[in-house]
Amino acid sequence: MKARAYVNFALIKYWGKKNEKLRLPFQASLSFTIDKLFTDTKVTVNKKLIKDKITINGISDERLNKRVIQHLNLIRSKYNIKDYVEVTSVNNVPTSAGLASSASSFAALTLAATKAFNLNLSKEELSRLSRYASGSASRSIFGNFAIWDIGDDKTSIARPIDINWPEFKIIVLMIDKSKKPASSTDAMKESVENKLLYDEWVKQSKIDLDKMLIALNNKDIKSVGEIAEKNANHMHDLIESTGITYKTKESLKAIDKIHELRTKGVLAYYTMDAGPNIKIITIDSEVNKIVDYFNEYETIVCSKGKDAHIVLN
Ligand code: 2P0
Repeated sequence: MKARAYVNFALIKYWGKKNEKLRLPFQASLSFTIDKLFTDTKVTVNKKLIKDKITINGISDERLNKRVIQHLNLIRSKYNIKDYVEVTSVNNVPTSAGLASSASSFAALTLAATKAFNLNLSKEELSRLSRYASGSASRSIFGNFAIWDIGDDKTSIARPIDINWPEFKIIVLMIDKSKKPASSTDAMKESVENKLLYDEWVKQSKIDLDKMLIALNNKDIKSVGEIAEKNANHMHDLIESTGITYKTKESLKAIDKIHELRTKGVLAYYTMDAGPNIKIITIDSEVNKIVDYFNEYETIVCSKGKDAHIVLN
């Protein structure tokens, strides 16, 4: 069974867990699932196997396999399944580009594995299972805009938001292919320990989310961009208070260029995750102007992606 799940970028970030094991977040997050970057994962039950056989992007790497096996074990124990499987997973972006995402990978793995085990789960259950593997994966079950709610094990899942805005675009700026200095899981943990700043982050992100929903409903790109930018900057300030930084000189240079573009009247805003690449938030009418302005960079112009789904062949 082969499944495809798309990468999502958060406009309101998830940063910090109140329960590490269940991956329950302290605050709700809101994301846009894109069409250009995705993971295809094939899972086949093989009764002859005495352990899982895993290949990710053509290689079998102990460290990466471990997380996959852990997730397969969780699914097996939850649904009382004994079979081992062959897993072949391919990201359509080079892992070294820092854009290969645990979100699309674990959403695709969850869908492909549960189908291979003949489980026909609802999207809610798929989102919950994906969350156990990687928080942001809960959101990649859904295309377009989604919210991952706070709550308990049962209620903290992603849900789609009914916003039809085909002009909305995210342009990925590939500015740096270096490996990230710290895993987001570790950096999150350190951020939560910084209690004073962390409490402020939780409080502010709730305000940002409420404002973001209004701006999205109004298809108001200026407000969407400003709120997302402020939210990302708040998260990065929090991260930097722990001594970790994901911003490189190149990231800062690109951010300066986005500010320059805005002074020329172009509707371009940025967000950044746990890596140096920049994602530009914009709408159709501005895309060519932005891509031209950043002609020394590789750019990927993204529209809304679909829900995670089974692909034939
Ligand atoms: C997000 N990030 O909302 C935030 C913003 C990165 C920056 O979710 O520890 O791989 O596996 O739950 O989901 C990346 O963290 O972390 C992430 P775990 P995950 O997209």
